[in-house]
Amino acid sequence: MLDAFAKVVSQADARGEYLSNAQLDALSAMVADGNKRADVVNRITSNSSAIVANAARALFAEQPQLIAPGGNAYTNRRMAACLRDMEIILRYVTYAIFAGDASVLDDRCLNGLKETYLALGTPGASVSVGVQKMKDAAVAIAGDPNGITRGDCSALMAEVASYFDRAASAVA
Ligand code: PEB
Repeated sequence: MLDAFAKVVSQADARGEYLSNAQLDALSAMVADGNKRADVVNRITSNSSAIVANAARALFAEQPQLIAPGGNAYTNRRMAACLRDMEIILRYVTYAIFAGDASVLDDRCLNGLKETYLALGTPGASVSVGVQKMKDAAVAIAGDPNGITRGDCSALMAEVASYFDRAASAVA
């Protein structure tokens, strides 16, 4: 598991080079915007239950076969597993946002997940839709300019979206 700092150190070491000015500038910018990053993680974390529940509800409204008898989220056990999976994915996305690097999400959550769903007979494409719905809600909540010092958060929001996209495409 790497964060943005460990990632550039590891890349530089692989080439036997000092950190470049571009790398130092990028890391300095990340530090300068650190409070925004912490705020984003805090907002998503404190709204996680609503993000998961609303995304699942919207997914089941679009794909009612999932909750019909025989569906992949039918019976309380499967429904619980489904909500849990979405919660796990959201949790790892928040770690990636905090670290500024996707490796924790890749290594501990997404690696092999598609194969797991194939083996279980769980539709990965539906999980992917659920993740996209969590993305929309999380970006709306994290990017809400009300009640906070206003600033440019476009780069950070794009980064946040990219971790959700990464999870969605890993299981599709
Ligand atoms: C991944 N999900 C399930 C299982 C595992 C995961 C390993 C099998 C074991 C179990 O049932 O608990 N676990 C999960 C994960 C990590 C992990 C992400 C990462 C570290 O360790 N069903 C649907 C929806 C979707 C869904 C499309 C969006 O209809 C999910 C939610 N996952 C789902 C279901 C099961 C499951 C298991 C229903 C149970 C499958 C079954 O037993 O039939």
